Amino acid sequence: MCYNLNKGDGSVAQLERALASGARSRGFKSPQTRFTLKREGKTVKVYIEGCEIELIQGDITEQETEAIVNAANEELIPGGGVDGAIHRKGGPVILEELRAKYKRCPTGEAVITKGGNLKAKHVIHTVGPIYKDGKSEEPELLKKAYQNSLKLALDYDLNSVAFPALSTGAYGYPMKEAAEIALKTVYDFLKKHKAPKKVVFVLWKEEHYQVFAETLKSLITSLEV
Ligand code: AR6
Repeated sequence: MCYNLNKGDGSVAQLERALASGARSRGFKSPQTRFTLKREGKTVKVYIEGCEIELIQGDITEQETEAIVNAANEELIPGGGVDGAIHRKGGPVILEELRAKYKRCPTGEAVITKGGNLKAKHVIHTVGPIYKDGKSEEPELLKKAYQNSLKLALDYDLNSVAFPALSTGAYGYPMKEAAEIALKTVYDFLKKHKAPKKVVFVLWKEEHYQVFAETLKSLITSLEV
């Protein structure tokens, strides 16, 4: 059964109502790809070329993916937000490895360490841009941060990676614009490389999750024929 997501009020609530009312999964065909969109509990999942993008609301430090991505700074000095939470829960071995292997990490680049006491075996540390006006290369740099994190995951043969909404906290990137870049970049990467098999976005607050879910829906709708 195929539903047209262009109908109705277009909200996430409408999408989720439709999904909850028996349509547990649906398929779309487009010239470029075929994918399904599923909702299970509070999770939204999209399947692309045998890979999965999943949106959840929660704490990234609790994720059991093979890697979690840290929203770090160029100096790789533990800060607040995701960074602080990862270092606190992962323990001092993460900082020791950072100090031993890397001097710094320029914005848009990524480095990798072990996960210490985290459930994830690895932490990919990337640096998103500090938002100024949206015209100072922030979109390109945010895209690079996601791409370079995913490339590292491929280099290390990691099948599952969890991202926070990079740059949307202390670095001030507007959530909607950040979500568009994050989802499109991951979508394009999975389509091209067919790996990693699972990418999870872990959104800290309900409103962040809603913005990501709406943006994902728009992305899917724009690809629907
Ligand atoms: N799990 C998932 N998401 C979270 C969590 C968590 N445990 N905690 C916060 N968020 P931020 P940035 C959300 O500030 O903007 C640090 O000091 C948060 O609500 O962690 O890239 C670094 O050292 C927001 O939506 O990262 C850098 O100096 C998103 O994660 C600087 O902050 C990112 O917020 C990096 O700033």
